[in-house]
Amino acid sequence: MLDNHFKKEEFKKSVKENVKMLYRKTIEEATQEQVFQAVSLAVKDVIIDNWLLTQKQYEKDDPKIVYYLSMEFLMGRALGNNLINLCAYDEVKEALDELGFDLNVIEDQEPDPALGNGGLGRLAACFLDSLTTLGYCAYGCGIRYHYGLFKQKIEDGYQVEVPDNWLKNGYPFELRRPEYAKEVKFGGYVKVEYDPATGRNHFIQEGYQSVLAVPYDMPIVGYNNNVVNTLRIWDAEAINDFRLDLFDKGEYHKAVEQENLAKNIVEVLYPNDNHYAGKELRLKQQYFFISASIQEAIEKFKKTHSDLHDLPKKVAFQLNDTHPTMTVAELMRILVDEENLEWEDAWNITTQTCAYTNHTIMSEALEKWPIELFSRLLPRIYQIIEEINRRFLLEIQQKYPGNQEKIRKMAIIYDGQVKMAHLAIAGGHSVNGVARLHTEILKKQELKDFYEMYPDKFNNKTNGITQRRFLLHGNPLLASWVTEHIGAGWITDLSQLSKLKVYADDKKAQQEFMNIKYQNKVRLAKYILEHNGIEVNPNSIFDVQVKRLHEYKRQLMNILHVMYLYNKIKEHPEMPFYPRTFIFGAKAAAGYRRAKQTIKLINAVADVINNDKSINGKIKVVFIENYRVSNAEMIFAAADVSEQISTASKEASGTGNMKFMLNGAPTIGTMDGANVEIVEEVGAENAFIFGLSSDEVINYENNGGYDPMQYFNNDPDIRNVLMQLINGTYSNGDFNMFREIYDSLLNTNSSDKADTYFILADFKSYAAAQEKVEEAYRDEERWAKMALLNTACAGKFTSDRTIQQYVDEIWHLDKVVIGK
Ligand code: 7GP
Repeated sequence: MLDNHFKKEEFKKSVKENVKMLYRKTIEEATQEQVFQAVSLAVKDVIIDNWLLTQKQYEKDDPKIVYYLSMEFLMGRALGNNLINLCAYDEVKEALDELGFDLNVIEDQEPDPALGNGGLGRLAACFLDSLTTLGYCAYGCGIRYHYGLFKQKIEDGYQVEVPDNWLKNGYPFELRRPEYAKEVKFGGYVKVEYDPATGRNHFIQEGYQSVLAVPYDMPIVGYNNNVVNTLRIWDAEAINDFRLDLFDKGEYHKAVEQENLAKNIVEVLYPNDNHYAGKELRLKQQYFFISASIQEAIEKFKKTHSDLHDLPKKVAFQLNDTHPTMTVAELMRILVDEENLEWEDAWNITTQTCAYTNHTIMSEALEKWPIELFSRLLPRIYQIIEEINRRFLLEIQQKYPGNQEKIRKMAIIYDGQVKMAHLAIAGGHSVNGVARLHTEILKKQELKDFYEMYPDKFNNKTNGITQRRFLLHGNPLLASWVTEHIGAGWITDLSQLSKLKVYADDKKAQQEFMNIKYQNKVRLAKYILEHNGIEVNPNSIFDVQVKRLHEYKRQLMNILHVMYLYNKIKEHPEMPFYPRTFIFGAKAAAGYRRAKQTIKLINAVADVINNDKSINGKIKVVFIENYRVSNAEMIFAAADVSEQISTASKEASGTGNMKFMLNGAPTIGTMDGANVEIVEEVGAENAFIFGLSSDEVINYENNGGYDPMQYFNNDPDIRNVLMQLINGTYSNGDFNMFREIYDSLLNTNSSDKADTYFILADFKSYAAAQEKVEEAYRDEERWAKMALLNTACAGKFTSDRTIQQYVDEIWHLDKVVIGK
């Protein structure tokens, strides 16, 4: 085991051996990438022993298993994280030093597996880390996309998407497991056969195409506990080997079609965040990984259990949003069609096993599949959903006799569509939101009818993040400082951070804390110079907004405010102004026009301001290309100010907000998502809160009455900034470049709603909050105290806490200790 007695010489030997075996080279001849592969294999070797031990322990203890079903796992790089969790990071660094390599550079060789878009996918990755560190038996189940989220290039200020071929050189941490392959069937029709012996109908799918789902396992290493869980991602292969008979029968065409289906199905991750596109291939992806995962779970259960009625005692399926909702119908299909259980029995088992997490109230993210598409692709699954719907409607009618309105609003199938959220709620025993405010909005607004019918199903699980990646790995200087002051207990018990509170007024501690921040800013400044060619001043305020680009997240408000500040400085060159570096990082969905225009605007503003010598570098604007997990770790560590400025009610939780807080950056933000709880923990005096409340926003949305034109007419500062969108200031005289953005705020020539996200309503209170930021930053002691207190009060936001709540209130898992 590497953790207790790391054997440096043995490790060095194994790295050299691997280089020789893999590349027929000596270590001196190997490239950095080759050394990365060799080091990873040496690390994997250690992990595999613990992986085997963990499996043995599970076989012995037979603990309840949670399957975390998710279309997305935004894992980020594994090497550094695995070393951290094996407690071998420093030793391996030393070993590599002696071999003449720099671990940081070696880590940088790893592709950043981006099998996810944003918050939802990264949350899944944090959850696996916490589940394993806490010693619970868990599988992540997902898809092995051949191309993850695109790489972002910025050309002439515009986003260009480049394919992310993360498997190009082979990924050292995965393991192909062909012995667990599963067949997944699409299309065809359902034949009904009456069985006189049992008096039951049997439903047989015929004329279908199938794909072979082949799992690849990735180890999830727990922190310092020898537990290794599994992320199982499914690849698709043609099943032709199995079905040579088709060729014999001359069904050449069908065989080729199956080959194509396999090729297409796992090709690429859909790059949408908080948005549903309704594509047929996406529905195929959903059924593909769910069918394979559920088949596998049942098979595994049956190896050691004879009665499927015990399934809920041993298995929990957690649905990460509605994308895996097919689970409900697939489990019913297996229980009823293959295991011959009665419908009622199967339904009880299913609803006690499944649970659903909602991640957004954005209506454009709601999955609704046309029944034509659904029933053609999944004929038997569709029949099952029809039956679930029929029975569900009876239940509604019983509870609300004669109430057609309830049926219309709650039916699973209605208006020619299958509504996945309704199926997920009806088919499980738990529905949770991801922050307190979000859960309350679900109960009072979006899912009101369901809450009235099933109040006991609803519960909140405020999100969290793993401190192992986002402090211990991402910010080694601060991590060591924290350990020096309060011991290392925080690594597995983040609530211990509160012990730092006694240092809040300690001058020496404040200085050390801010000095670490400064060094991290220097590290980021170097990255920015290398990647953007922009020189930024590490003594300026690093004001950071990094997250997916979405209108509701209001990057637009941020950049409009930068334009406003620039105008002020130009008008009053003598006014006091503390230098600021505004840092953005964001990918826009490839088809999201407005989001892409906002990226162009940010870069256009950056161009003008960064090159204006007359302002003496008071403002710099930086757009960091290709924001992703690996550079995120460095960015959080270097931030002074955390921008969390979504329109209140729209950001379900946010998790970036927690990563900034943990790294000592106060929040400027709205009372939205988990910001509410962050302020509760750190105190309103240590954050900068502004803007409409969620109640006010919802009230406008329900009752109208919002008129952005008033702000345009009455506020010359706002008018000035908006006019600059259409007078060529930031577009070399091109009046049309940002016209759409201008129109979206005012809508002078269409009947669409204007300023959907209340940017003009919040603009001035945002600007006022930003002035308060500057004022606070000028007072060095005050700022140091605030920053330090943000770290000290971040304990609640560990995903360890979140996972323990899922375990206690939804999953009821058993803790496992290795080697017991
Ligand atoms: C996100 C939410 O927007 C974010 O507020 C939250 O922190 C995160 O999930 C984790 O819970 N939602 C998505 O990424 C998403 O695509 C629609 O949701 C399915």
